[in-house]
Amino acid sequence: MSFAWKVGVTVVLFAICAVAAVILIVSLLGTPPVVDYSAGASGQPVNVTLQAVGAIGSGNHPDWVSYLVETPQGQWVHTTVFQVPQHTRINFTIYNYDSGSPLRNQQLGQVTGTYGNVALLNGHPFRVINSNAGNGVAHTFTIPELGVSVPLYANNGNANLCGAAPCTTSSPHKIIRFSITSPGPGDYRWQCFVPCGLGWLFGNGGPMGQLGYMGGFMKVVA
Ligand SMILES: [Cu+2]
Repeated sequence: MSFAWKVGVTVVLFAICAVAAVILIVSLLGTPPVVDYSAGASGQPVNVTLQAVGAIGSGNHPDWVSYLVETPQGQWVHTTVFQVPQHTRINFTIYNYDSGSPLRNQQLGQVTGTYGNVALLNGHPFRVINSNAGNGVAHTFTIPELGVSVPLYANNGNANLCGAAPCTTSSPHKIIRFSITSPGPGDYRWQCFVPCGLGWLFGNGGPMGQLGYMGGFMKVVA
């Protein structure tokens, strides 16, 4: 084998290794961790707790809006993927720390697909939020495949809002609660339908298009 061949083969092998390493790193970074609420499930209702923040405050995109998920042990994880048992009552609690705006589509102000088609805002039942009044809507929690959608009433944008996650209840917040019944096993995509990707085309890029920020999966297991 000539010297030129050796160099050529070495360069090609190195390039292949470099590409493989980049693919591995990107795939690892691009897969948010799973918070598991299904371990030890015994048919009893399962409590899922999320928070929505105006800025995640760390990582590659510190100024992006994001959801976080709280583990059953009470630790906040920057992810939007969680796992629940099948055919079980799932009680959601979402802490919203973000400000909002009027909705472009008022349909998204409605609560759908929950027990009684109702949700609680700081303990008070509601079926719809008029986003043209008050603080508007910050985000929605929507599982299109299940017809579930709940708007998150916003905080006053002039308040001293939490600037980095995980936020605590010492910052202004709204508490939204609702329940659904989990379906059979599968991965159910959920996302926010408020175009909250500030600075992106029509608000639909950035955090709206990346797992771990404004969309994720509810994994349902047997
Ligand atoms: Cu959003």
